[in-house]
Amino acid sequence: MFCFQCQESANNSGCTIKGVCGKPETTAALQDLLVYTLKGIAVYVQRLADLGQRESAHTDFVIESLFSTITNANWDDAWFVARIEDGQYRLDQLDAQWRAAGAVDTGDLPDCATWRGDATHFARKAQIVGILAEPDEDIRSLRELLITGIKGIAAYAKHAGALGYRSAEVDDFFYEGLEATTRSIGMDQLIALVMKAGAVSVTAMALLDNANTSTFGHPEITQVNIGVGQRPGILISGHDLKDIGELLEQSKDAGVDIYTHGEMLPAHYYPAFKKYPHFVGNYGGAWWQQTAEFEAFNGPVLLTTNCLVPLRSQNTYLDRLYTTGAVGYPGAKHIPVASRGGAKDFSAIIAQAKTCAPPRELETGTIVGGFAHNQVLSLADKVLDAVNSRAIERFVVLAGCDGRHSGRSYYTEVAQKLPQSAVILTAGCAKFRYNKLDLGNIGGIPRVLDAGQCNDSYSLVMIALKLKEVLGLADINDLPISYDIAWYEQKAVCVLLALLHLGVKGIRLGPSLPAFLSPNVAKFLVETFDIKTIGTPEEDIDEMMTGMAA
Ligand code: SF4
Ligand code: SF3
Repeated sequence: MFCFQCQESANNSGCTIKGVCGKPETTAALQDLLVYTLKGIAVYVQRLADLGQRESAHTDFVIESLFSTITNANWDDAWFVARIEDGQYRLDQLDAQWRAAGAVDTGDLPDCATWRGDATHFARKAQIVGILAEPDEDIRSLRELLITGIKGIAAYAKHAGALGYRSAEVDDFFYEGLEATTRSIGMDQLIALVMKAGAVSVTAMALLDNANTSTFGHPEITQVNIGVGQRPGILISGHDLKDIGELLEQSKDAGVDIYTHGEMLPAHYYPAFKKYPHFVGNYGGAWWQQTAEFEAFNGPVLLTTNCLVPLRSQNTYLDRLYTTGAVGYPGAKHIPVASRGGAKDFSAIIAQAKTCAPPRELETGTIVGGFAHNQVLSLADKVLDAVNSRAIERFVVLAGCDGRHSGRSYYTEVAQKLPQSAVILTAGCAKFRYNKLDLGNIGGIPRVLDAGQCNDSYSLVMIALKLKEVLGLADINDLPISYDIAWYEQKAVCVLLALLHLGVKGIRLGPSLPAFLSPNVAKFLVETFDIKTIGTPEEDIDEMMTGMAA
């Protein structure tokens, strides 16, 4: 196997025997072959487009398949086998459709479009179609940067699509980007596509923001309880707000409580969910702490998206682990989509919860969040006064992913050591490194403003653009904002590309640069966008506070 798509990649080079994340070689191979199959689908869709036919019947399949290959999303080999088989069926359909549409040169199709095989051939085929099939390290790097960004876009498009929000620009880019990786195109063209991925990432995040806020209202400042109640509970994690909405509604009279974990914490900020008295709080910290926390929770746990990590033992909570959407785990119960657009059926989870003990208390108290763009802009006058009086000297965007890497204590230290005149803007699970610290406030404005999930980094961009407007600045880089972004999985790459597209320069990216950046591609990003690695908290704070890095 060879996989280098996340920040945990072995020796920051690539996992070759087994993923540091726990991904077995069999699963890695099936994921490679699934992506290869999706590239074949993209080839046909692009060729149909050349003949004037816009084909979109496979887009949901492509999006969910890409999502399932994101780090810590799906561990179920049977899922990937079924997806590859389904993909081959779609390839046959597309081939017939393309020929009927008047295909001219039917002999020049790439192998990803023409290869067919049954499951007994998948492992061997995967060995020759993986990432290392491309010998040139710079081309390989740019292709994988593109695919990594596309996987992140797929995740956000999936959530928006679930709420009925689609964008032709986003949908079409999956095919454009995937197909481009099947051809011999040069660095310049690949760089242009990577930059386009940044533009599409902005569209996808704006689409999801609109979907979430139109459906569930604008996030509001909210105190979230981190203790536990006396009743049995259901713990829901991941990023899918539609799923939590349906779970809350179906469980409201069941005598059980609903708790969030990890990236589902920001669900508490949405008005639509505040009406449920049994939506009682958040349990635990970031995804990588889940094995101990899910064990302690005692009740059923539902994963709606990444991050799901392998269980320490089959005997712990496998019998109360549920997955849905693109998530899967062997032995866990999977809640399928409802037929004809209805709500998913969460009755099995609710029934099991009633038989369970209440959660074991991990901590007590509250945390505050809900500072998405609408809420922050309603405080604009207060924020501007603080900026003008220099009570706020700098905003530091400490957003992105959390993870197990020991170097991530850097982010806690930065949060603790930043001067009192700095406000932290955050989104994503990176916040769990410091969101339970008492960092105080500036004239009533908390020093940590949590906008929400990783996709809500879009809110931080909206806030930055508004500040630029009211401060009358010409360039986003003239703002008193520094970016110190933590990445782990592929959605963070989508967010990074979005920021680059918006012209943000001087972003710090840590705790390590992606292994899929070749020296030349890393050099390009450093020279073009002034991307930086992290140093010591003290040095970086000094640079950020003096504006040297902004
Ligand atoms: Fe390694 Fe990350 Fe790939 Fe897992 S997802 S195999 S840790 S690079
Ligand atoms: Fe976290 Fe997995 Fe990326 Fe949504 S839950 S930010 S790592």
